[in-house]
Amino acid sequence: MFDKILIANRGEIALRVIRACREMGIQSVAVHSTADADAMHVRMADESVCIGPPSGTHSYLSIPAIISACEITGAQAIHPGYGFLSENANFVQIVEDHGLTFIGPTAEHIRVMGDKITAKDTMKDLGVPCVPGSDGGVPDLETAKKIGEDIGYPVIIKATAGGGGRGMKVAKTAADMEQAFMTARAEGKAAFGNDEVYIEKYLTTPRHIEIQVFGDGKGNAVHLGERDCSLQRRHQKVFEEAPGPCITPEERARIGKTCAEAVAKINYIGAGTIEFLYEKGEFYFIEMNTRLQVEHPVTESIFGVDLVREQIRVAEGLPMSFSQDDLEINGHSIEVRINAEKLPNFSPCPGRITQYHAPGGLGVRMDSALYDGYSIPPYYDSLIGKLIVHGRDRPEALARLSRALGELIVDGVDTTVPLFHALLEEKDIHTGEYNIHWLEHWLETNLGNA
Ligand code: MV4
Repeated sequence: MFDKILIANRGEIALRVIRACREMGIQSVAVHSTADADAMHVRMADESVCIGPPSGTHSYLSIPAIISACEITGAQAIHPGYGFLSENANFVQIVEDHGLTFIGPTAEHIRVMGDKITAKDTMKDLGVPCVPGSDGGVPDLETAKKIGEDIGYPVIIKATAGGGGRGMKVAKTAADMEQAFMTARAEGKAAFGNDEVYIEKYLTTPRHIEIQVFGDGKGNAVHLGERDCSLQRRHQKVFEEAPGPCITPEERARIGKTCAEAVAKINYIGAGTIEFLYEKGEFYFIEMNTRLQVEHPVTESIFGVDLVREQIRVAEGLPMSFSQDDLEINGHSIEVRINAEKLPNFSPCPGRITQYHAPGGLGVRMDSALYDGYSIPPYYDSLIGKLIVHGRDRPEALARLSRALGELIVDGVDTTVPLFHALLEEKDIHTGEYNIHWLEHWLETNLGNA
């Protein structure tokens, strides 16, 4: 059993992990940059270590500093949160080489899923439905054009090392192929040092549906249903919900079983998310994330489980505390991401919080590291909080979201809160009729967003 865990992260996710540690009777160690000396995660942890200057590259991404912090404090395991080192296979290897435990999947699982071509190959072999396209990498333009003709336009060219929408180009017709292929390659090379690309049929109006999976590393795995994360702006999610408003219990059981069996077969350990595009009743695998995700609380809310606790358990070699049969959906949950950003263009808005008041009451969870007088530093992500609501059904969750947003006070900086008040006035949000393009279209129409 671990006595002490180091959290290699900051902000609300660091608090999230510290809370799980405290409930499990495990000591927590915060690490922080000089810019975060007064941050809430430092205050809330049992101990803290300064690991470098403000820049993330030299602090939260500094592998030697983090390993040293473990050695100084005697922490036996590292929880990476999301972002930063959470999907860095090299880091996992180094952690293990130092006799420490990485709370997450193996370096090999991270490596396989980090390369989109090997991820897709692996999932396809495991029986997970994929978007039709090239089988593996596409070596040259000539091959790309042939594949375009075979699968039919429009197609999308994706960098195998891509992510977050970078290194991705759509070719509407054969005439677009040369430009799209060359650009995707060049972006892959420039952003990730890898120019390998693959091609898929371009789905025009899908929803983003992701399945939460969880494995014990010993061939047992479960699924915890889906989240609909279709409301995104520039590949940043802003509103997430579970269950998906358009997914039937039969569809959930079927795709969930496929995903759980797939990760069980590869002895996956810990939390994972299998991302799909969903169109006309069909699921198409696109990527797998080998980390705990920002939006995990909506899944926790409807299943009543603590995913971080489970991550720690399986990392210790213990079994998960539930089986598939124990998992039953209760009601509906929605998360909105509160960012320190100025509308209409979502420009980052760091600064001092002059007043903060978190909403409360039945079915309301506020995950945030804010406090009165806190200064949001300009060096990191603009996420300052997640408001998660739970209701007996979707209409109740939406009403509760509106009520809770009304109670929330964040003064001193601009936030995305007004966006959510406005979205809650929209009929499509209430009917659940939206796809991956809905929000960008809405922002253009209503805010004149670029
Ligand atoms: C696609 C697609 C349409 N067809 N693949 C965007 C980021 C990466 N995770 C995958 N992405 C997409 N892949 C095929 N074959 C459309 C997108 C996409 C998207 C996906 C999910 C959520 C928002 C999106 C916004 C634009 C494009």
